[in-house]
Amino acid sequence: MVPVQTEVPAEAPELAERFEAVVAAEQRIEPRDWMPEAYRATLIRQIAQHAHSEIIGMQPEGNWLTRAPSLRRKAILLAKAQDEAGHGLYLYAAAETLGVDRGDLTERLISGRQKYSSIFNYPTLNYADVGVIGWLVDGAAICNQVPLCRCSYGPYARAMVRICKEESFHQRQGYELLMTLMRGTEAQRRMVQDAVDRWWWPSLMMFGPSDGDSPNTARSMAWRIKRHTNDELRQRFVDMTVPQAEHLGVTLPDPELRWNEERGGWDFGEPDWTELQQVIKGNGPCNEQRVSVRKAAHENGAWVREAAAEYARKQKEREHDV
Ligand code: FAQ
Repeated sequence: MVPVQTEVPAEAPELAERFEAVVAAEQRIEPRDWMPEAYRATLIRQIAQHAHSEIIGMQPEGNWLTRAPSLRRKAILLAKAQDEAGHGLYLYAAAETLGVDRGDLTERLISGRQKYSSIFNYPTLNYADVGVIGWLVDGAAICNQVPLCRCSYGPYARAMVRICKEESFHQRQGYELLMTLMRGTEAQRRMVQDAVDRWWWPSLMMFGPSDGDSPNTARSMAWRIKRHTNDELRQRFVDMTVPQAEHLGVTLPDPELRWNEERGGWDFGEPDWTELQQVIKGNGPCNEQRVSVRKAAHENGAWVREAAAEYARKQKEREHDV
């Protein structure tokens, strides 16, 4: 484990200067480099929250694995859920390079001390939700995460490259599923519209509070952890998604949505920030269920962790004997 730096070393001025210079030159800070404690803490917070989101994010769709409408859809959904598990693991590994332990991070998640994305606290009511999660939720994730490939912290930036490639497949599969449903019956088209109506606003909330209410953005931008503000990315997502909605033939549930010629972007309504705060606080429709499922999975997996630790101990003992 990398020891957490608790005090500024005597040679700090040079090290701090080097840190600033590396960040300013768009190079990467690596695990053994000196970094300000607050930079380390910010990264641990964001990467852990991101990892937890990937792992908890398997639940809403996992719910549909046994009820997929065809073998093809089931294979696609299985591959997607497995990708999310992989993303969680790369991200926990990236967090560990900062001196934390993944077991501790999991404890902090299941005891409610660390957050995960608000979006995964909404229920998936039918198979159109699987398509809409791919289209909107993975679409929002891509918008937010592509800039993170240029994050100043090397292990996080590198993890994001592969994650973004896989998220693009997820987005495409969702859109293709929805296109298929839209070519189907009237009832199937209604299912898609209903799912879009329920997921649109929560997807916009994934980008976080508006810039004026985002305590972390300014510092994260200065350190080049975040490359755009929450509102900039939300706008980018709306601009990207409106033409896709038109092509699909669905209506986005926002009466204020209109093209702004002057700005060259779409104006849109205000998300319900009270709802976002409630969901983040643990009062969303599925928070309790999500955390209790994660807790049960962690407890049921204790024997695997014990067996792996015992196996590693024996291997070490054998190496010692040779
Ligand atoms: N939900 O000052 P800011 C995915 C918290 S992965 C919950 O703006 P920041 C893949 C925030 O933590 C989705 N909490 O914070 C997938 C902070 O609390 P704290 C996850 C939220 O960090 C797809 C407080 O509010 N993606 O979808 C949310 O600068 C399909 C103040 O906010 C990432 O994690 C929220 N929506 O900006 C999987 C991407 N928004 O810790 C399965 C990386 C804010 O100070 C199926 N993360 N909070 O107590 C980020 O880019 C940033 O952390 C933001 C928040 C933009 C999420």
